[in-house]
Amino acid sequence: MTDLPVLFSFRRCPYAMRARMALLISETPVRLREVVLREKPGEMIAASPKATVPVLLLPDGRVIDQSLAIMHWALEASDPGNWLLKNADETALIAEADGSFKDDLDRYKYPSRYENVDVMDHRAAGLVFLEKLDSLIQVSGQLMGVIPTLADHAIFPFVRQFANNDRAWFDQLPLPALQQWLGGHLASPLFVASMQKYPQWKSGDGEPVFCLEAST
Ligand SMILES: N[C@@H](CCC(=O)N[C@@H](CS)C(=O)NCC(=O)O)C(=O)O
Repeated sequence: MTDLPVLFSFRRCPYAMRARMALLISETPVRLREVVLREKPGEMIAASPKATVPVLLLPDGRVIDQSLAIMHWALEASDPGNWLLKNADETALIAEADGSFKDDLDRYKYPSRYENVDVMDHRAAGLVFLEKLDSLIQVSGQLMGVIPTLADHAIFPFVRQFANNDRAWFDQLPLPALQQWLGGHLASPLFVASMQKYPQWKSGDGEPVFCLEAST
């Protein structure tokens, strides 16, 4: 078990959440190094100077430091949940979530980090994307059909963050399909397993093996 990939992760990071869920569902065990963002380990920065989580170090020395790339790497090796549709609509929806919706989420959640930000404008712009998700979910329960795929798992951690910024406001929105979809993913055994708590990793510490069996 010495040659497992190593994952630098941060429990509350939505990018790391989606990478962890893909690693779990694909049954790809990794050694998990829980990062505190204000004290990033030198080993992580040396591997990926852009210094964002998640970062996956492969036993052959390759480094994958984008969450979507980690999801694809894991699922291309093993995709028991049939998450990979490889369909252009799905790719475009994820790009929209990671692009304009994430920009609105950051300005809604952390307005003091930006200049001349109107929080309500960004909440309203984010709501337009939520309405789009709701209309997709209304068709058959998940974003791309009956079963949850890459899109659902790549996007819901960010909807979770948006919702939690003002839960009372989110809960009164007339978007029952979206609310039910989010609630279902938050309660899913996969998400619950992906949110297991680990102590901060420091250089020289051992690393817990992160896989479904270990977290149940
Ligand atoms: N495009 C990257 C973004 C990752 C990212 O921005 N992660 C945040 C945490 S949620 C981070 O590490 N930020 C660096 C910091 O706050 O110092 C990915 O998909 O992996």
